[in-house]
Amino acid sequence: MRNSVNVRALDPFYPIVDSAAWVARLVGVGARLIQLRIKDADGPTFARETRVALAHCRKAGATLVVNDDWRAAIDEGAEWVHLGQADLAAADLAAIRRKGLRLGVSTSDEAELERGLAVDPDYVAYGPVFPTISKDQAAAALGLEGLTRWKRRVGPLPLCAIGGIDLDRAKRCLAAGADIVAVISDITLDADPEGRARQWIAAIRPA
Ligand code: TZP
Ligand code: MG
Repeated sequence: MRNSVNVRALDPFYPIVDSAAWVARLVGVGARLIQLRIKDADGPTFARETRVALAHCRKAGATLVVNDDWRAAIDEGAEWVHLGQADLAAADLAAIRRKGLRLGVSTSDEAELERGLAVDPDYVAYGPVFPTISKDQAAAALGLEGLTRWKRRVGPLPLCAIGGIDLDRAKRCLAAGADIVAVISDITLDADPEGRARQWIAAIRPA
């Protein structure tokens, strides 16, 4: 039996970015949990970005979650990987576990939730909660109510809300049952991303 992740060990502010440079900027203002989500890089670029992002996170004491490419995550010595449903079906979960990696999974409906729970994840993501501009072929917005249902189902397992979430919506997601809130555009498209990240941290990180 693996040790489970304490909900309080994961920072509620969970920015998702697509380069090591972004990781450096956000750990620089205090992000402690950050996902590297690179969609169209070749293998060497993905590996290099992952390596540099990991170095930034280690220096800052932050946790990096590598999206999609669990092989690169293992090869570069990451501690966390995030997989969508298609990646999950194709992944060598035994290899991921053998290396001691923590695993987050995406879910957008109840069948996906059950498939996700079956792999004994370390957190479950639910979304898109609201319409999103940041994901190709995203499922329709699911709404806040599902977060409460998901939380009832996952119990102490950390629940991550994702999709179309700004700071005001983040607070509503946390009130509805989410433990952590993932965000792309509300941070990266802000005129002052560092300032916006500081606002998120001040508003949702427990004292
Ligand atoms: N998965 C579900 S919604 C989404 C992902 C990766 C995109 C989230 O980005 P944004 O800009 O915070 O809506
Ligand atoms: Mg994926």
